[in-house]
Order: sequence, then C-alpha cells, then structure tokens
Amino acid sequence: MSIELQEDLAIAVEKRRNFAIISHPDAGKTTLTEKLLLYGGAIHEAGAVKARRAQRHVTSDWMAMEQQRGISITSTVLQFQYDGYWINLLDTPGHQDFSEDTYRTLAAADNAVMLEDAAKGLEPQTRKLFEVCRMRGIPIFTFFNKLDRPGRDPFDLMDEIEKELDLKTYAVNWPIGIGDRFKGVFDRRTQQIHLFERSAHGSREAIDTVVDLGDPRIEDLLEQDLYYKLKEDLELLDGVCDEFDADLVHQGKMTPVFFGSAMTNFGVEPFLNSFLDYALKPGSRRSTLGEIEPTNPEFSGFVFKLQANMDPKHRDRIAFIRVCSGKFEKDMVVSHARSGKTVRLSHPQKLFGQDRESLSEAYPGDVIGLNNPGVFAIGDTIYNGKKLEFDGIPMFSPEIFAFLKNPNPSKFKQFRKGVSELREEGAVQIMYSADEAKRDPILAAVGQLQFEVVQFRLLNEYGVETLLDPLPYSVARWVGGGWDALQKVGRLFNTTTAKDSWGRPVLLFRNEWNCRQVEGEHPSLQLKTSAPVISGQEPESI
Ligand SMILES: Nc1nc2c(ncn2[C@@H]2O[C@H](COP(=O)(O)OP(=O)(O)OP(=O)(O)O)[C@@H](O)[C@H]2O)c(=O)[nH]1
Ligand SMILES: [Mg+2]
Repeated sequence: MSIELQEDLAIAVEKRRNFAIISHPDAGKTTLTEKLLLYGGAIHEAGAVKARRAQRHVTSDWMAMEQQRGISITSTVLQFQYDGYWINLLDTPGHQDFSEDTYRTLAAADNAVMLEDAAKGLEPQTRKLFEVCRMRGIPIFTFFNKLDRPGRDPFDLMDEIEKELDLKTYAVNWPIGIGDRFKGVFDRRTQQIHLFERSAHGSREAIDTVVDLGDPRIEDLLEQDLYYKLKEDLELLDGVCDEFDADLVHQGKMTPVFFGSAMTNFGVEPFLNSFLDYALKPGSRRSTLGEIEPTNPEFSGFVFKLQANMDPKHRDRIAFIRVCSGKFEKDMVVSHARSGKTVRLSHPQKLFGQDRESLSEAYPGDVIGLNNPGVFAIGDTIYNGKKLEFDGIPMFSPEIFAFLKNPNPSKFKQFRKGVSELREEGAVQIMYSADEAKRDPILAAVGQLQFEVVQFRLLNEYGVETLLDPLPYSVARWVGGGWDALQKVGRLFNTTTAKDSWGRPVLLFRNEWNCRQVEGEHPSLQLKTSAPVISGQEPESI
C-alpha cells in the first residue's frame, strides 16, 4: 500500500466522529440536532419543531408528515465540520413504531448520545435503545434536556442511570439552577462557569459569559443562593462520585453526563466540545474476514438505510452507505457481496437532511448517499479486494397485519411502484398470502403509525389512495425449516401462511398461545422470531 494513502486514512479517521442521538419520543433529539448544527456553523438560524406554517422547519424533520405532526418518522444524516472535526450526526425517531429504523441507524453509529427529559428521567423507549447500544458496546453520552423547565434533582437522575442501567456516570458539566432560574452550567473540565442569556426563540446562539469559579465578578452575575448551591453540589460530586475513566467510557461502561436546554441553547456548546474530545473515532468492524480496521487500504462499507423520494422533484431512491475502511472515491468500481456483481458508484452525495451535494471522496466513519436504481438492499456489503460481508441487519417481528387495497384500478402502476419502494426502504414489511387467490399485499408492521405513514406516503408521494383491511393476527414466525417442513406438517389451525418479500414462509398466529402450541407440536418447523437476514452474516443477537 502506498504510504500516502496510509497516512491519508490515519489522519482522516483521527478527525472523524460519528454518532446517533437516541431517546424516548419528545425528549428533544431533533431540537438538539438543530442546535448542534447551529453551533457547528452548518446553519445560521435554527428552525423549530412544530413550527407554525410559513416558519422555518428543522433541518432533520424534512418529510411532509414529520412537519405536520412535529415528530420524527425516519432517521436523518447530517454532516458538518466543527473545530477541525468531520461530524456525521444521525438523528433518529423515538416512537417505538419506528424502532426498526432507529436500530438500523444505530448499526452505522460509533457513539450514541442518549437524551433524557430532566423532568421525566429514564423512559421505556430510552431503556430499550440503551440495551441495543450496550450490546454493540459503543460509548454512550447522556444529555439531560429541558432544564429550562422544572425537573428532577440532578443527583437523582444520575442515580437512576447507575442503578437501573447499571452504568457508571460522570458529570462533565453541572446545572446552575433549574426551571425559570436555570442560568447555565459549570464545566468540570475547565472549572469554568458558563452563564447564558437567551436569544429570541433560541434560533441564534445563546450569549455565553464564561467566568472562573473563584472570579469575584460572580457576585454580580449570579444570585448568592445559586452560587452556594453550586459549590455544595460540586463538593458532593467530588466526594461521592467516580472519577472520570476514558477507557470505561469507550467500552460503554461509564457515561459522561451533561445538562442543558436544547431549546434555549444553554449547555449545547460545552457539550459539543467535550463530546468531540471523549467520543470514539471510527473503529474496526466485524466481518466474515474478521475485524476490518478503518485504515485497511481496501474500501468497504455497508447499506444501513434506503430512502425514496427525499427530493420530491426527482423522485429518487437513495442508499445510505456507512464507509468502514479505505478511501471512497467517486466513480470507483466495487463488488456487491450479495449479488457477486460489480457496481460503479457514480454520483455519490453528501447528506444534510433533505439536502444533498455531490462529493468526490469519503473516509471511514462517513455516511454517503448513492442513487439506488434497485441494486442495494438494507444490509448489503460493498467492498474491494477479498470478498467480505459485514453483519446483516435483521428485520423485526411484526405485530399487526392488514391487507392493503387499491380501490382504483387505473392507479395500479403507481400502487405497485409505491408498495415496492416503501418495502425496499423498510418503512413497512410486505408479505403475500400463500393463498394465490388473495393478491393484495399484506402490510406487516411493528406499530399502527407505520400503517399511517405508508398510506400517507402512498398518497403524497405516489398519488394513490388506499384502503386497509385489518387481519386478526398478532404474532409472526419465520419457518426456519422452509416450505418443505411446512408441507410435511400439514394443516394448522388458527394460523395463516404468508410469504415475505423474499419468498420465505412466515406463519401468522392470532396470539402467543397459538404460536407456542404449534411450536411445541412441530419442532421441525424451527420457528424464528426475526427474519433471517438477506445480506451479510447473521448478527449475534438483536
Ligand atoms: N422547554 C423545552 N422544550 C424543549 C426542549 N427541547 C425540545 N423541546 C420541545 O420538546 C418537543 C419535542 O422536541 P423534538 O426535538 O421534536 O423531540 P424528538 O426527541 O426529536 O422527538 P421524536 O423525534 O418525535 O422522538 C418540541 O415541542 C420541542 O420544542 C428544551 O430544552 N426545553
Ligand atoms: Mg425527532
């Protein structure tokens, strides 16, 4: 390998940071994302989630339905530069109906920022997502948000994480006051107090006055009781809490903790600065050839997400690729592991929410967009050199099912295209009844909101009105033994047989009880809760 390439890769990896923001719905992920972009200089004025019409919208909630409802439905990639770093930020949806999308996105992340609403503490969806991060062993940073509102005691919030997640905490900064009296944060690294003043609607950076802890000006700047409370808290922190341990942080066993208010921008910049120092640079990835180092000179990457119609004018389909090793160059020719074919990677794009611009090169840790004329599926590996495949991305077991009907035959073509593209994206799973007479696709989803999104998008993006005919099943199991095993078993009661979009048999049961009964009576079926992955090796667990 050329020494230049080796050096080029080493420097690029050193300067890259990639992270996903995760939490229960409404903790403020999209708001924090927007403010990080503001401080990163990537936007000049921040929009608001749930903004009234005609106002600016946030960058990462670009889909029509996201803007109407003020929630995130699909994860978004944003790349920007800050303080010499190249940052790839992945904003994820919190709602559990979209957790498949969030899980896929986490597969592409090297670090996670876990948000909590300081008034609520740990919420169910945050716990689940935390478990996924723990399984992957990635560093987790905690940001307690909404300190501008009355909230719980900071010690209490940290204690909850320690006890319930069995995760050590280290407060990197500490809040000064809370609610109406939230004045700023104390940075324990620099031993400085940051006092903030709000800007109008938080759309610009907050004015930040920085003073040392012992600075006499503090008497004029901060009310006495808040100052004494801070000193008291700091003594307690130094006395009872663990010391910072970078190794534990990198192993995901200690979480650096931050406090702030994304809405008013308080604490956002100190968070970003510390995060960049502590976060892991892009690391090695497990593959069929063993661990692949990012500085490996051969290019490799995998597809973790597909998205249709990001640009409504062009009706395109984009594959999101996480670069894992080597240097990506525009127009390079790579091998596509699943099909064994070669593909030319032309028109690569840098992603920024809905906006894209062309790029000519990318490095490990980067996420790039490629036009996907139906070549890529979620989980696909692309590589140069010796054949390898990264871990595949599993599909969840759906829990609700409905026939999707197109009442208007003249729209058949659009209907078929829409269903196929939304399936490919993984917005919903599509199955068909094994009974050939029933030709309507079956939508299979984790939650009701996925149905709503599919119907909304079919109408909005493909111009097709659709009807749903719910099915009385709530459990799906893939038949590991295949069609042969199913045939040998003969007729089963209270279940129906479907085939997934890859033609594999799936049994749908009315309830867990029916499922267990069949499982007990017919072990030869080898029922599985999640679909075997299409591409890449089976991950250890999900
Ligand atoms: N008071 C207060 N409100 C906030 C703060 N951050 C976010 N919010 C509000 O909380 C609501 C949810 O914010 P989002 O940023 O959309 O939350 P999210 O975590 O991205 O939500 P999903 O993506 O739908 O899971 C919005 O109304 C925000 O304005 C904050 O620091 N203080
Ligand atoms: Mg959001």
